[in-house]
Amino acid sequence: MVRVYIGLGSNLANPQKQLRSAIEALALLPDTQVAGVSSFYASDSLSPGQPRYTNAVAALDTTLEPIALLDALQAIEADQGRERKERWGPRTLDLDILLYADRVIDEPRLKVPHYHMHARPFVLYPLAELVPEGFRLADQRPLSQLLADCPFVGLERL
Ligand code: ROI
Repeated sequence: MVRVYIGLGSNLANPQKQLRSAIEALALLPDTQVAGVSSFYASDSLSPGQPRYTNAVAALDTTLEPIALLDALQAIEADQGRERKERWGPRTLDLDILLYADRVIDEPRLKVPHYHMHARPFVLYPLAELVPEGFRLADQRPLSQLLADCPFVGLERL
């Protein structure tokens, strides 16, 4: 079993409900347990002109390999009506593998630690609720340092 952190986001079709359904779907994955779920946070979209997002982070314990897990997450996104039209467009559900144990993965379909997580308060603050004291990312950056460099601005804890 390895510990994996998943970022969840939604800005369409009742985002809180989308996140709750996604967490139920994660709990049903084979060889996987949901070890924790953060609070939900609302924030404005980083791309202007979209509805506000609701974000959270879930901790999973799983034996699924990274690409198998990615396939499973994309199946959950598709189930919940995700349509991939524009790259940064609004979405019913976005599931990202943020961290996979302490592995650094650089494959065409999957980069871990997730490329954009280091400066995004809507990822870092929910993640911080779930990790132990002194936690470092797979690339050795201390989460405490990332948080210090990423103020809790524009985030609303729901
Ligand atoms: N903005 C917020 N607040 N939360 C997200 O999950 C999110 N996801 C995205 C873009 C459009 C970059 N903006 C976001 O993909």
